[in-house]
Amino acid sequence: MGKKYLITSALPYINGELHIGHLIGCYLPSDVYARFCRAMGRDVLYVCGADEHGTPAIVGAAKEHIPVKEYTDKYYEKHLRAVSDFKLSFDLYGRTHTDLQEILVQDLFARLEEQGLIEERETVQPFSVDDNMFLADRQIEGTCPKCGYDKARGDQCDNCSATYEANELKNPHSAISGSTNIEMRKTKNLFFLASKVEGKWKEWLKEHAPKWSKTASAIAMGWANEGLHDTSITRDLSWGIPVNKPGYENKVFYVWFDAPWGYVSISQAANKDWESWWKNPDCFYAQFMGKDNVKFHSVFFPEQELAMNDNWKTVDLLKAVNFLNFEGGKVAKSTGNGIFLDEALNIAPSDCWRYALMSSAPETDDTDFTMARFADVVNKDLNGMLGNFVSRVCKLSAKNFGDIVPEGNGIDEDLAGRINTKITDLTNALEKCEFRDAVFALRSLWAIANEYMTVKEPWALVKNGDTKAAANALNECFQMIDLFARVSAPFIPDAAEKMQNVFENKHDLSWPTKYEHRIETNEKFVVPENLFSRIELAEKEDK
Ligand code: B3M
Ligand code: ZN
Repeated sequence: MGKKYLITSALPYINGELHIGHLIGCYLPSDVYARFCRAMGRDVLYVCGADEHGTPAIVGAAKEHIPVKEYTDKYYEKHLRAVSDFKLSFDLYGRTHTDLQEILVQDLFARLEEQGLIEERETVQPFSVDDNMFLADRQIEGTCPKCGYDKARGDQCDNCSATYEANELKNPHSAISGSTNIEMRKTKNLFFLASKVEGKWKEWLKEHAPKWSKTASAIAMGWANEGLHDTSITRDLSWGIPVNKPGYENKVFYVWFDAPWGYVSISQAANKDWESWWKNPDCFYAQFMGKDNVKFHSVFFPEQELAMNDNWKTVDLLKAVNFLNFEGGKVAKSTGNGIFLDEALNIAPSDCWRYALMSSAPETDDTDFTMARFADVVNKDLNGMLGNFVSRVCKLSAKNFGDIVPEGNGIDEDLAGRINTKITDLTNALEKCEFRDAVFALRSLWAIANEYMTVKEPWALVKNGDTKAAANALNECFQMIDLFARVSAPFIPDAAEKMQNVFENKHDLSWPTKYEHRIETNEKFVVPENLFSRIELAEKEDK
């Protein structure tokens, strides 16, 4: 087995409906990268799962009038459905409300306490008189103390990404009842003394952040100037990981204290050798997420990992993407704007979403996704370039030479040279997780094949009686179909499988270092069903 690669993508909160923003924000980039790494022969452990804790689940369950556990079970099923529908190749799609997670997080807490990094402090927390409870994080809403956004949550602002303590929020009201009858009451919470590991963390960040994606390292370096603040890691809630300390029976750990460790507990559930990734300095660790999660992965999680002093593997490549808007607005079930994953497959098969979303991945800026662009990409690239090429080659060959690959006379060196340049571009882009560049290189390969067909005109050669030249050209085209199965697989696994199944001998989909002829003359093939179909959008009524 090759070098160890640990790949994680942010654990989406269990609440609410999954939409295409989740696909591009956390699931797809990591899946493309994991598939690429496996094809390279690397020893990959790739995990994700549902983040079940925190107030989102509590608020969601209250809205549906069901117990939190029933609520999380219901939504976890929806997550699993999306994972299988969109061919996400996690070793395990786990969840965080598990015994493994509880044991792990309580052990880690004990470890921090042992090192003198935990302190009890009395704080003043918002208490909702009408709900008769303390309000934590998303149970409270108000105006952001930093930017003035009026729908800010208790722990983080969706507008400016600032994080703060709930008592700093202005004009607070309860997200559960809407009540503004909020009092500030005293309570005790445990703090992680992050300030004590500031030096270690800064050293670490200076070495690591420059190697991350631009968006991620810019955000992370911004925090380096701020220094590390001691953070409260417990909450007055009944749902979460119980705090293993006398006097804290009615409290749980703060969701961001346990969530990143979900990567570890899900790894434990996925693979008994989990330590050979998580405690291995030679392992390469890549993390994927939306930009709003960068702070927690560049500050909060590594500062804890470093504080433990137990050789926890920290992130080597942090890939963050910006936000994906839809038709000019924010994706939200409440306004009906967006494509939700339970209905996306009624519009087009999963490969189409995978490719179109990756081709407009919001790597440099927030990006607007439109149905018009979606249809255009599917029709031009997938159907027009790749699908038509495969279908034309197979049909023309079957008609003139039967169901065996016609005879060729060796590799076309000029063609191979051009293809190899693009394979190199594609490989380099995938190594760096520059996905738009990768899609561009992939599409260029398909373009080269189409151009080859246009120039060689095998149908004309047949017509003019130049059977040998026609056979040779078609043979070359079959070799390219084999290549396309390999290099397209990380993006469009279903189409790749169909291309692989064109040939009677199932050739492996290992990652190619260069263009080669693997298909034997006279090897049997079948004409596949169309790889893609065109997407016709209904005309807009207001035209
Ligand atoms: N659940 C935030 C989110 O879904 C959070 C990510 C956890 S990653 C460890 O945006
Ligand atoms: Zn703000």
